[in-house]
Amino acid sequence: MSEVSAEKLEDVAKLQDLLIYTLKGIADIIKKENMDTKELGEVNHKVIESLFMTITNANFDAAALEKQIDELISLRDSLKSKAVSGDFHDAASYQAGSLEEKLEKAADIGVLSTSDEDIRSLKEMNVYGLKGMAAYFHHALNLDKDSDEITAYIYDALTATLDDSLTVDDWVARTLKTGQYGVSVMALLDQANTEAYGNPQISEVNIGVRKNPAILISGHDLNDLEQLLEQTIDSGVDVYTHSEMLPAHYYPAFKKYSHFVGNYGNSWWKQIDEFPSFHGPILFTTNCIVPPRNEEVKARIFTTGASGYPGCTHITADENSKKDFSQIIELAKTLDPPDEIESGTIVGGFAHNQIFELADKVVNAVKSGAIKKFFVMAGCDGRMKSREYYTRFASNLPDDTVIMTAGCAKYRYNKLGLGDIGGIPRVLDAGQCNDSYSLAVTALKLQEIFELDDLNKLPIAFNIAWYEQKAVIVLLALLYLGVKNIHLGPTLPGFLSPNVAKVLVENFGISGIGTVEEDIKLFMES
Ligand code: SF3
Repeated sequence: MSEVSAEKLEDVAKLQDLLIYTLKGIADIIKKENMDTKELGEVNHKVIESLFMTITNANFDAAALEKQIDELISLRDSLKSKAVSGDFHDAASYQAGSLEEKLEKAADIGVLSTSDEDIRSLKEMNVYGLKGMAAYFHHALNLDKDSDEITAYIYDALTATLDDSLTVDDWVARTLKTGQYGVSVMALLDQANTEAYGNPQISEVNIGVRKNPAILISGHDLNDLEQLLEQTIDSGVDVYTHSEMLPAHYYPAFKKYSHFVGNYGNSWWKQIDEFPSFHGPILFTTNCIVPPRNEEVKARIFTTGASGYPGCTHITADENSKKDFSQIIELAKTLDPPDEIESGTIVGGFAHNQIFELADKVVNAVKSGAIKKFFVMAGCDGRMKSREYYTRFASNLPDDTVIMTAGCAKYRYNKLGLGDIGGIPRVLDAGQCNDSYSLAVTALKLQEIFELDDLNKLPIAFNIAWYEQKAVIVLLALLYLGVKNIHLGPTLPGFLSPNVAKVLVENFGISGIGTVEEDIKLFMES
């Protein structure tokens, strides 16, 4: 396997920590100097991009992270040169030129990290949430949707992590506030995507292949996809989606491209088996990257945006945010078409607008008892065997239940052929993980239609799978919206200290998962 060595991976993790530390320093200067963040365009953009670069499986390139730290230190120092106060945190002052100095500094900040286990746990949960928030914000910014409020909150939350006077209660309150901005950022991205590409519609997506050479695009960034589709018109090269890019097929604007053929393969971790048989180039717009199986596959991988992999070509945007994908297209022309690994179609496109159009049908099905319960099964997929739980859970649900999904977790049950209830498919895919927002909007709409005073009185159960930081912001957003009794699996996040886990259980009814049979019984009875 063309793996990054364990030692290199450790360096990457340390550089990511140092990058976050540097961002905290920038936030410290901005806060103490009361700077107007609206005036800090470039700094804001780099801060958001940096948070995104530290998301799990997004960027394995130590050199790219080093360069980012250097740029951030220089932006930080230029901000500081305008400061009147001199009393800043070490994060706003440290210097580390060489790689060795950076790794040494990263080790230092690790040792100095918060000693109180519960505060550490809550801080970590909030920083994870900020990373997820930044990922979604970055996609919205790429479509020219900005928000001063979200930017200001990110700085505010970063400075909070440097404040040792905050108590556990302060951090619990802060966690809900992070969830509140999680809702804002997902709403902003929803607005950006739907204004640019229309509202997702019920769509059949081809999972087979054609005989042309092709490019596979993965990740979450729809603007990158649009640019690739435009540049491949009449090139003789087809474009397929992988993993989280599948929902792009639901948007009206992308249906006009006759060379946008379908979705190839499954969720992110299956890439290790699926990329060899695709044969063509692969473009990563975000996470999740798995170290490629061999040099042949690696030579076909390209990255852009916050993603990166050592030795793979990274495509950057010019000053007008345009990306030149010509080298990927030229490479595709020299390679074989993909081997077929599946055939047929799958159905998706059940974001809020489409569901609202079906509202009468859905409400009648609930009133008549044809639908007994909805199961929100959004989130992430992962390679662990324990995630087979979700396939078995979906297969064993009673026939009068409907799964509402978003994120790559769907691949555990979106090809099971679970049928429909009076024309309503039993698996309703809203889209990418950020489209969990759509699921929340749908739930709120149902609450309104059924005139309930509490969202939790709806016949909706939440059985969410988590993996990376975007699932954390989705979870915090749901908690902020008042959703209770969420089941989270396949295991509770490792960053939750026993006391923090207790707070989540007591205040929000959060729990883990048990066996499929027990859980279905529990959900159906509650
Ligand atoms: Fe999947 Fe990485 Fe989280 Fe966007 S692609 S949901 S894991």
